[in-house]
Amino acid sequence: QSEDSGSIEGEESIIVETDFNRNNLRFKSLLGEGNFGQVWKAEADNLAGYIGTTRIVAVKTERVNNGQGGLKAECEIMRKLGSHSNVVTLLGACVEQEPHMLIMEYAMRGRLLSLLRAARGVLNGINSHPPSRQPVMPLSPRRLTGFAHDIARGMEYIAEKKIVHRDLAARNVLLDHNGICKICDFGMSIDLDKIKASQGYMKIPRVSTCHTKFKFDMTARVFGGLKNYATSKVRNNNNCDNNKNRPALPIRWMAPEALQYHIYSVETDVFAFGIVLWELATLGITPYPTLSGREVLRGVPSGVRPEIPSSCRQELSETMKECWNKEPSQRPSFTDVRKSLSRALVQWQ
Ligand code: ACK
Repeated sequence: QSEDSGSIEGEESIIVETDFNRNNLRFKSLLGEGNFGQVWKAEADNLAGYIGTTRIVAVKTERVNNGQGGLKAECEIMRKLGSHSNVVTLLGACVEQEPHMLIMEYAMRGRLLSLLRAARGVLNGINSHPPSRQPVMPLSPRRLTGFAHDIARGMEYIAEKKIVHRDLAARNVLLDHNGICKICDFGMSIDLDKIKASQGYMKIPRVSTCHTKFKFDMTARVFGGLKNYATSKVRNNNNCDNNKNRPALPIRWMAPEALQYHIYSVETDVFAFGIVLWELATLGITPYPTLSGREVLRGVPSGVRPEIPSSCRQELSETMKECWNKEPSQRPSFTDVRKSLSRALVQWQ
């Protein structure tokens, strides 16, 4: 394990201080930025009750007046999630005073999407994305299935905690120093327990990547009797790209009921997981590459799905199809998916 890894392996519970002393942070390099703000690699002293220690961390800073739900809501979701080896752990936060910051576990190898594209040699052009921080490495089918298993395991945990991620995609999965996948970016996530506690209504954070055309209605409603669903209205259904060439709403990862009726649930995350499997199988192609956002928006509710490459292994293609069932209740659970991927990995040995 490298000294620089920022690993939290072995820790069971994390004390998250929400008023962490920002003088204990030393910003080292900018990892990336978006509409939400920036992500920095930094050193943090005396974090999570460990007096006298310094740790490499990732710090997410909020752009003031970015018109979005804010890091405070994301902080609450991440605090609820606590620590799991397939989820990026929140180690501390500065959310009592502005500007807000989230101090997270540092995942040394960066985004899964960049790694996939680097393996394909696509670092420029229409599918371009900032290059991976790691040298290009060949990705065997077993390795890709291992990534899928890690993500399913993380999502199983997130679903158990009654959190709906709402922006699951390869761009929101990071890799640590051991090549383990960790789910990140909870800027769009909702806590189903809070929906119940507030008798059916809650604020939904705006899309973390929202640019201009998409605006979320800030209220969500639980459908009569169905406790594990939340709805949120999209006022403008264009596929709008922001200046980073990323869709403002993750239309290409969205389930038919989310596109049509703005219903979000663990099952809409399962649908998105099926799209992540497709991203793995295609080494990071943007889903529905020949369709415009508007065509995806209309097509998916009438049955259009990504074309599965013929080279795709059967266990992955079968799982994708199951995750893309039009009927949410017919989709597998994350536990089902994790178990079937785990069986596939065992057979490989
Ligand atoms: O591919 P990357 O280097 O990995 O570029 C993006 C960038 O910040 C903007 O999101 C990186 N990033 C985000 N969160 C973390 C984290 N917890 N650890 C390491 N890098 C991160 C991401």
